[in-house]
Order: sequence, then structure tokens, then C-alpha cells
Amino acid sequence: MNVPDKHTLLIDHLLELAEDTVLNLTRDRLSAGEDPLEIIEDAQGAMRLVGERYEQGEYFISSMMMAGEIFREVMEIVEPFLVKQMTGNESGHILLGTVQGDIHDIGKNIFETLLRSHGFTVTDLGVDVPPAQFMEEALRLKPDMLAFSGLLTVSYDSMKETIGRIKKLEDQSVARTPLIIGGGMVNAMVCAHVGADYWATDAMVGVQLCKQIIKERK
Ligand code: B12
Repeated sequence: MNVPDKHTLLIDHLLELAEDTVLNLTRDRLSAGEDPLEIIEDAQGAMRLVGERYEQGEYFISSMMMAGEIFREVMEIVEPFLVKQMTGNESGHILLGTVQGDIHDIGKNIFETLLRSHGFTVTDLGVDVPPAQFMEEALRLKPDMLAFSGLLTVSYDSMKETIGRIKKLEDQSVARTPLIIGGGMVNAMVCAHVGADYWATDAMVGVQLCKQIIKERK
């Protein structure tokens, strides 16, 4: 009989929405000294499959909500290990939020945790953030970078509107702030369509990009 490996185990149990087992597996893997990012990657892979099952009508929205809740609990367990493992002293202020019409925030929150653990200052505006609020906060805070999260296809319209309005600001120091977008389905085409400068589908890649961009501008 084939024994499933640790990755398959976590993914399968998350797919079965077996909350306690997933949380115990997470704790066990961390106690064994595993890289917390690997656990997040497995859970993220499981969420992709949850999304596919929802799309195919195999799961109801309630299952997607439950999976989201389990992921949030996994993150609660993983976060202290993540912060302990990664300590950086980057300087730079990043204004972040999920764009209007979209309430997905699990990925955004991971990106925020990783940014903070690398030493960045982050202002998180939360979810469903209207373009006007992004603009006002950008003018008030003058961050080094603006970061938008969005998982829905319709959220690309909000990204485009927000970015369009920011680029038209009279205050050039804000209008020229580098912009990065992220979320499971963004790509180079979406980036060009919404007028952003950079994109990432992986939070760690996003952090590396922020490091590089801010360093080059200082
Ligand atoms: C969980 C979930 C939910 C939860 C969200 C809970 C929460 N608090 O976030 C709930 C149940 C609320 C939900 C609701 C809906 N959802 Co939903 N949801 C998902 C699901 C299954 C997982 C998302 C997730 O958390 N993934 C795990 C995280 C870690 O991954 P991630 O978000 O991609 O983030 C990573 C990177 O992208 C990156 N990242 C994220 N943001 C940023 C930002 C920057 C700047 C950077 C650099 C990086 C970065 O970092 C993370 C780690 O690497 C996805 C399936 C999928 N394929 O994503 C569907 C999915 C996104 N949902 C979908 C849909 C349709 C909906 C609903 C419209 C359903 C409905 N009929 O009501 C609503 C929309 C509500 C709204 N207005 O936003 C569709 C979207 C389809 C589309 N093309 O638009 C998907 C793709 C499912 C599917 N395949 O059909 N959903």
C-alpha cells in the first residue's frame, strides 16, 4: 500500500475540510523543523483545487468558506515561525489592499506578513477598497510602493480604475509610485491591462520585487 507523503496528506485533508487533522499536521510539520513556506505552499495548492471543485459544481460556497477558515487557522499557527525565520531590515513603506468588489484576503495577508518580517512598514487598507480611498491614502502617506491584491476577474476593472486615477494625480511624487499587483490569476497581460508596473502570483516573489525596486529608487 502506498503511504501518502506529507504534502499529499495535508492537501487531501484540506480538500476533505478535515479541520483538526489539517491543524495537527501543520503543528507536526513545524515541530519537525520544516520551512513554514512549504506548508503554506501545500495549503495554497489545496485551495486551488478547492476553487476548481467549486467551479465544477462539486463544492458549494460553504465548502469554499470552510476551506478559507481552515487556511486562516493554519496561518495563525504558521505565522510565528515565519516571523522568527525571516528577519530582515529592509526599509520602505508599502500601501496594500484588496481592490473594490473583492473580499479575498488570505493571500494579501500572507504577503503582508512576509513584508513585515523582512522589515518593511505596511499600511493595509483591508478588502473591498474603493479607488478614492487608495488615492487619498497614497497622497497622505506617500508610500514607496502601492500593492493591490485581487482574485476575481472583475477585480481587474477596479485595479485599472484605481491605477488610472493614481497615475493622473497632479502630485508627481505619488503619481509615479511603483505599482505591483498580485493574486492567483494575475499575469503579464493583466499587468499591462490594468497599467501596473509589476506582478506576482507568489508572495515571496512579490517581497523580492519590492526589495529590488525600492533599493533601485533610493
Ligand atoms: C477561499 C476562497 C474564497 C473565500 C475567501 C475567504 C477570504 N477571507 O479570503 C470566500 C468563500 C469568501 C470566497 C468568495 C467568493 N469567491 Co472565492 N475563492 C477562494 C479560493 C478557493 C481560495 C483563495 C485563496 O485564499 N487561496 C490561497 C491564497 C494563499 O492564494 P492567493 O490568494 O492566490 O495568494 C497568493 C498569491 O497570489 C500572492 N498574493 C495575493 N495577493 C497579493 C498581492 C500582491 C501585491 C502580491 C505581490 C502577491 C499577492 O500571495 C499569496 C501567497 O503566495 C479561490 C480559488 C483559487 N484558485 O484561488 C476561489 C476563487 C478566487 N473565488 C471565486 C469566486 C467566483 C468567488 C465568489 C464570486 C463566489 C460567489 N458566488 O459568491 C465570491 C466572491 C466574493 C467577493 N466579492 O470577493 C473564483 C474566482 C473566479 C474568477 N475568475 O473571477 C475562484 C478562482 C474559484 C473558482 N475557481 O471558481 N472565495
